[in-house]
Amino acid sequence: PKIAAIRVNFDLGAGRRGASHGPNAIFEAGLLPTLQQMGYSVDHVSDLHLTENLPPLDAQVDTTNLKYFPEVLNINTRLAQQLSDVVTQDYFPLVIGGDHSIAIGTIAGLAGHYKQLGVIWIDAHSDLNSPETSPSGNIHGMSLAVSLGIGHPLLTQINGISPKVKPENIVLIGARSLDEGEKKLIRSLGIKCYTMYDIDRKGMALVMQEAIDYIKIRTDGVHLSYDVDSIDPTEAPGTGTTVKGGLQFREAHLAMEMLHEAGIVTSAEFVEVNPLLDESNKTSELALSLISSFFGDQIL
Ligand code: DIR
Ligand code: MN
Ligand code: MN
Ligand code: MN
Repeated sequence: PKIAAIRVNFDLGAGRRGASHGPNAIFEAGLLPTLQQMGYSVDHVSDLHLTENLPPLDAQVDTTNLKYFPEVLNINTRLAQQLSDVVTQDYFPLVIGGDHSIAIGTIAGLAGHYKQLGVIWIDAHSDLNSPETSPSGNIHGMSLAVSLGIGHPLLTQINGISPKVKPENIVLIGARSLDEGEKKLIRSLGIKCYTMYDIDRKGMALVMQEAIDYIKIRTDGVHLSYDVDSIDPTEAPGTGTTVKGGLQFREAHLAMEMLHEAGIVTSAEFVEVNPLLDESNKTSELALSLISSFFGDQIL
């Protein structure tokens, strides 16, 4: 199996700086040797940085409550193209962020390759805001909405196809901080959502089994979008928007181990590691160990 590792050194979709250094930190923790020791070839490694001297936006474009809109549009347009190219070349795309706004480009690049793209979104948040509902204007809180075709037309139109994903092909896992507009959207679109309450009630094993069974029967490809703020801040302090009451270390690993066993995931991204906020690389190392579990590393 061959993996394309795409490093997206970008943080302007988040409310604070630093997630742009996530790829470096996760690579420094040993990503490439770890994957190679597990038998994967990683012969495509690429870096996306923001283009200097962005072409000016048309003065008519309304960017109300969309912070760093031209930058987010630029990085995601280029990411979408790269993603689509590596899928065409039969790589398994592994995107390392970067803040979660880059899911816009990842999912845009995948969309043309699947009729029924599934998305497993593991996050403390749902990233289902629009410029109208967002309390922050930070686009990392809008990326899943954009993929559903909700948001600024220049973002929803990246790669032409919109929506990229249907509400019934999405599963949210780990949610515990949802804005009012996001709750309304989850309910009105009937998006499958396993909150921390559900994980407490059912246990992670049952939640993951249900999520896998649900998404497996209706999709022809599944993208894993993993926001490390899904994990409890005691284990993952190095991220921009920590929320108490998150996934425990083993719950996070079990999710990855079960996804590996299920064999349904066709692309993955790990985002929101912020080394500037980390405690002696704990969060980068956790991200690396989760990636290892996801690719099949086992305890025994
Ligand atoms: C919040 C925070 N819902 C917002 N979102 C975050 O700004 O839209 N997403 N942190 O990962
Ligand atoms: Mn850099
Ligand atoms: Mn997120
Ligand atoms: Mn989040």
